[in-house]
Amino acid sequence: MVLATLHFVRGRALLCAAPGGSRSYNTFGMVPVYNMAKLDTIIRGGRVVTASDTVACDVGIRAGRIAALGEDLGAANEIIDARGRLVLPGGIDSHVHLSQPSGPGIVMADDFDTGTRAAAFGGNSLVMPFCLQEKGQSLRDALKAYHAKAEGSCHVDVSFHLIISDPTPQVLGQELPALVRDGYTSFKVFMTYQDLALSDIELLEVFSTSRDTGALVMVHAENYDAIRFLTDRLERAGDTAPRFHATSRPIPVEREATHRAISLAELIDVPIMIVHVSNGEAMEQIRWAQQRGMKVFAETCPQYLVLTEKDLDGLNMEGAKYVCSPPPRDEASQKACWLGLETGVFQLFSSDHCPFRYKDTQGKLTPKGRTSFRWVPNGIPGVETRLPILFSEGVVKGRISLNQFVALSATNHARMYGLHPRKGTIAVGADADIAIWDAERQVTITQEMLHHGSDYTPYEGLKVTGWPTVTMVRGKVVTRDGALTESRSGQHIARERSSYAARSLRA
Ligand code: DUC
Ligand code: ZN
Ligand code: ZN
Repeated sequence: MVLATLHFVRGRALLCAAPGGSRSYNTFGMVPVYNMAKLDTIIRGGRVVTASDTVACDVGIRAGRIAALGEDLGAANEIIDARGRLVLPGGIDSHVHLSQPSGPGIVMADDFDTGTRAAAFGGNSLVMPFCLQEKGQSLRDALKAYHAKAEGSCHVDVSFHLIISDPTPQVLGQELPALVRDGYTSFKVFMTYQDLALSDIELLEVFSTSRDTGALVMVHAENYDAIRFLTDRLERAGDTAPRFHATSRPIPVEREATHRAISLAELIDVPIMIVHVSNGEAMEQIRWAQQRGMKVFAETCPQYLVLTEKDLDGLNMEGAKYVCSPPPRDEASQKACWLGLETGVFQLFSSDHCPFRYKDTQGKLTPKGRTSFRWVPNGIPGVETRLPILFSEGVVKGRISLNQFVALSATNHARMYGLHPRKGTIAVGADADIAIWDAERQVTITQEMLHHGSDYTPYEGLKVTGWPTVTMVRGKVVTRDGALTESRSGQHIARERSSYAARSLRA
């Protein structure tokens, strides 16, 4: 009997047939597959979880890809014992900031080396940092400089988004379309921050380019003028401590901008991604749009699930450790964000890792930051703790299923940003990007155990259950039991256009 099956991955059909070879099964455990060549690695005895299935089977890896799923896969150069463990797609964190220019005198705490190292220890196989276009800069120049920083430094794979701060006709008409064709298929725009905020007409121009090119626009939705107004008023009243950062950008500031971004996207008829949603009122705008049939996608982050505005109350400058935008809110907002994850309003759970050192005059304790929260660098570290927090608070506490965990932490990111089916799942033909998890391990998060470049974690003391023990990138074990085992073999991955963001056929 000839047993063979075709797998279509990356548009190529993979014929896996080899009478007399080991027997295995495709992703769904249904079709037997035979294969002759020796495998490089077998992950044996684990429970394999994808966004849709949970199957007890072994994973065979050859030449950096998953070659077989099944039992009795035969011999391999290396056997990884995964008995009692979960075998998951390596996490994809589609929202991280590494080596990003952060204003005069401010230096981000992670470069590609430390940031991707922390990502690997946190169970991630790929992260997506932002290449920032500074005002007046060409996107090509910004990318060239950013690639130079990443080259030879990455422990996991990376794939860049662009930040558009200067949407000139040249940038939108010439540069962006060419870059989308080159695999930079997503870009972020800001509705706040000096030197970054785009006006409504500029947003419309960017959205229009996104519609023309099929790229996905990510939107930071906060109302810049409202924040400036509130900040000026707070400063005049002498309310300059870090906790007033949250007062200066309350929920209506985010809700209004979210609604405006959705309305502008509706005018252009283009899908958008609202990033780092922090509360139920902004989420309601998104759900409203989704229920009207719009392709409005959304992301939330750990800080909106386990931190609150009260964390900014620390003595002296301690609150600066929690300054990020949008700010953490209250318990009702946390509940709303959980509901968004549970019910599919949010497709993505990302870290928004944006690390600064605390005890550092180039970080949170910049001299100007002591004069007002206005100058405290915005952002907190989180790439290493994102997955354990979602696993523990989500799966272990029964809020989401294991399959939802995989979707929210890996598969949806790959689909949303044009990396699927190469990345984000466990399937024959996909890259062997895998994280093995000890679902029972109890860990108290502390700064000492982490590998990022920051000197603190906002999650200090948080107890979690479940931790990744092995992270693999394209078949290479990068971290194992708390040790780095492979050095800097991460690559930049060019992407297809998002399948989620395909243009509607309307009009
Ligand atoms: N927006 C982000 O996406 N990250 C950090 C700071 C910010 O405002
Ligand atoms: Zn942002
Ligand atoms: Zn961010």
